[in-house]
Amino acid sequence: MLKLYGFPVSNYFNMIKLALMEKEVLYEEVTVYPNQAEDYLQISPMGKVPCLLTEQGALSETSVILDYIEETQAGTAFYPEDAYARAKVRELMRELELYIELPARRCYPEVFFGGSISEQTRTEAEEALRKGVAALKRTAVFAPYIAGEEMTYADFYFIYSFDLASQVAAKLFQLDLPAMLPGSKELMASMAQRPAAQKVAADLRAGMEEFVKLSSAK
Ligand SMILES: N[C@@H](CCC(=O)N[C@@H](CS)C(=O)NCC(=O)O)C(=O)O
Repeated sequence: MLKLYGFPVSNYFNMIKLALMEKEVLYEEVTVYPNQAEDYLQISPMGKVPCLLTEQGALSETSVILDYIEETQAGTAFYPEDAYARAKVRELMRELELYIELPARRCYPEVFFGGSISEQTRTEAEEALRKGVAALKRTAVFAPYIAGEEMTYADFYFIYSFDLASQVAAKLFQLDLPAMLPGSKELMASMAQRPAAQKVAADLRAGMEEFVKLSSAK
């Protein structure tokens, strides 16, 4: 059986978890936090989560894991058949990761962990997020899903990246990212209604206390 390593507050972990649940794949969850222990580095070379253990060995990097799941597991397809449409889904996933998730992530220490970031980081992150949302506005379709009429892996990236980035932008830059991306609020709300997403959200709430304890112990 597939084993998914990570913890329920991790947004990347939750992208994979939602995909597995939506496909109704049987899998086991192993709670692990990012770490540099030699045995964990053997399966996740950067010590990050998520990591997926398969019968043949381990895989890391969320988009790679999602591709593997799509190619090996039954259930609803979350990539289109058509090569161009599939590439557009991957383009959205990449945009969400590089231009929304990563700039917002630079601000997590100040927004979520009680730390502070430098003025330079703040300036760079705001500029990057503004550009990222403008790019997404050109690529995203919202009809009603981010890539069109069918739910795809880009929607899983969207719900777990855009929400946190919106919190960062609201708190640090007084920017309303959902208002800057028409269609995004509706998609976020409808994705959040899905039973699998509700289970992910409930596990996140349940895992928050331990995560906060561990983060403040550092
Ligand atoms: N590029 C990685 C990013 C994963 C990632 O950054 N995960 C976070 C937890 S949400 C992590 O492990 N952070 C610890 C670190 O960056 O060392 C992926 O796509 O899976």
